[in-house]
Amino acid sequence: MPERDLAPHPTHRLSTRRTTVLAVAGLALALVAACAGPPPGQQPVLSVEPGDTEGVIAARGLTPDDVYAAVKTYTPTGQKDDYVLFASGGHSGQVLVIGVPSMRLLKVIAVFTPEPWQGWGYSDETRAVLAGGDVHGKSIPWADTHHPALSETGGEYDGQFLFINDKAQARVAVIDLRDFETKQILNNPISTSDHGGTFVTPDSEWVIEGGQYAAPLGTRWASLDEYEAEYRGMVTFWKFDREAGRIDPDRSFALELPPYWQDLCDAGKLVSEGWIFCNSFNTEMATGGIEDGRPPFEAGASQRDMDYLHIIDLVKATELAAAGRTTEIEGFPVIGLDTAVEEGVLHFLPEPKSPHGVDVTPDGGQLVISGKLDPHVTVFGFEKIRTAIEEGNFSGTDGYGVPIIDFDAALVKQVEVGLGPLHTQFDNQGYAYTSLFLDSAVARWSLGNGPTPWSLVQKIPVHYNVGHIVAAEGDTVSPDGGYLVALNKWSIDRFLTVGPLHPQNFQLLDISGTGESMRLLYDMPIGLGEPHYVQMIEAAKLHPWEIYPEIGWDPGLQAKREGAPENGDERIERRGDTVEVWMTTIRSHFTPERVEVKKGDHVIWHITNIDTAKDATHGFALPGYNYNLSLEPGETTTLEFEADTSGVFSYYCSEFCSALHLEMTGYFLVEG
Ligand code: CUK
Ligand code: CUA
Repeated sequence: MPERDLAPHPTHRLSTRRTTVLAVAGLALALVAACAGPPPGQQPVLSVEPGDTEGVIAARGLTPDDVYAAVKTYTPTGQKDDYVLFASGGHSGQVLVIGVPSMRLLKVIAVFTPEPWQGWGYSDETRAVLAGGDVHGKSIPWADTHHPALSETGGEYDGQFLFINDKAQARVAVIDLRDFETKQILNNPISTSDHGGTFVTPDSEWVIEGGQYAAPLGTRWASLDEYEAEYRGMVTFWKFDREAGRIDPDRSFALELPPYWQDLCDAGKLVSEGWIFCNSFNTEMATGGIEDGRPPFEAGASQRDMDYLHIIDLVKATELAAAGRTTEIEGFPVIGLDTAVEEGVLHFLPEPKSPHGVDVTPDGGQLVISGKLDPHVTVFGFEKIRTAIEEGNFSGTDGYGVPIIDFDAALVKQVEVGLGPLHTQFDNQGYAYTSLFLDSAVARWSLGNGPTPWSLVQKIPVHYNVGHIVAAEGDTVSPDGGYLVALNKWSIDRFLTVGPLHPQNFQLLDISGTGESMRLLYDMPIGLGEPHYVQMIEAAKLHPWEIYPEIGWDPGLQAKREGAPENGDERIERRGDTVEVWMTTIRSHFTPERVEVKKGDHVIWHITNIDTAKDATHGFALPGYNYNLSLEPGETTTLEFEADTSGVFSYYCSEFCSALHLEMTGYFLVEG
């Protein structure tokens, strides 16, 4: 994220709605105080006759635009959304699932962070998934998630899986969209931070994780005085095994890069399939040290007018990795920078200025680069890049011997869009949309094959500090258009103040028309984390289960587990100091309802929810032993622990599953 603009933001359209909210609040206070009515000149909304639509519009001071936005987004009870956003939860380490156009929050998927309702981190199996993200043996129960990526088939979202990165610890996670649960967390063995991830190749064979802050690869100390020699950047290619629903670390590898700070990446598609593009900043290789009179990073890393877009031939890289042309760092295969240069895997292309976003157009033919300190977007042509590589049209090499493609040879166009361009999305009409951080606006501009080639069409203010934007199916080979969501940081004056830490603001825009017809439809406050990125998929592409397919289902295996307790299997067996429990849940009881052990016993406790109704999730809260399960219909799980605390513990169902839910309990007695 770039530096924040310190200039005060213009308060665009200090809304009548805000005034109305204040008026309503004022009215409420007045009513409480049993005083006289609303402020002078303002008609009290609550006094409007029920059913009097015109009266409500007048009382709330709604404009025709407001009414259009309301009817375009209002979703009556029972009606479902057309699109689904999968939003990074930012610092929450979670994923938010939001319907569009209603902007209703449908789910919060626990990923890197324990989450009690889903029992995430409160069962042995989910703890094991979280432990996949342990860093040097330390449990890290939070994350700074940035970029969710939906799995793709043929360049289209296929609705099967979702990946997301943790910038802070260089981790990636895999979520299965059959049950919206996290299945795998991996810690990058060679890097301590990431940013250019996750992004997928058009058939999701590779999940890409680009680095961010350079450091010696692996876990190794080196002095900052040896920055150029010892520090490195990286990009990791995680091999996704769709059948297994997991990344296969044994078939994954990384590419060593110069110690520039790699930023966002994108995968080529169609004509550019097999290529990966990552931009970078700090090609100055500033090492900070303001406290010693050196230039601070923000100045040191922004001196040059150009940094380097990294153009990576993934097909060649894969062949080198398969041929063993790698060295092992922390046991992980890494293609060395020398090998990459020698084999022509890596080329650079100058990109202006303080680059952030790189986005491949839907046809795969062009790359849109946004430099935070350049008011233009820069469009490169993929064929031009290839031709330049083939013809050796280079303007030189960098200090590590990487050939630098001639800027003009690759340039298609520069379009002036406004201040602080960050990220670009595409629609189905030939328009591109670029977020403008400093302008607090979204620019609609026309691609070369769009309605008004290479021209800025409209800038619409958003509130405020816009980072990423997302259009419907916006990263696919066939974007849908229609809706765009601006992900704004700190909503400032949009909502009631909830203290000095302000919510984020997702703003839904209508981009269904042409020309200057973009409109703002809806504001959705996000009261946790800073989401960074989101992807928007057509709802019809998602086919999640409503209950697990069979009784005794293990979500870790995504299969029925042999030996899971079913109806009639309930029992308790003791073998020496081991007590094994086979339990079922069905509304409204656990069977068995009494589990008695001795202090020091080893307890193995299997539980299956044998209910098959959609609204029959049961919780299993076991106080004193830090377990809290969410057992969806059909789900089975196993707890294994030492009964090290004596006492009487009431385990109970923590979901209000039936009229006799309070009776859904049992006693765990630990004698001793
Ligand atoms: S980043 Cu935060 S606004 Cu991590 Cu994609 Cu650009
Ligand atoms: Cu089961 Cu409450």
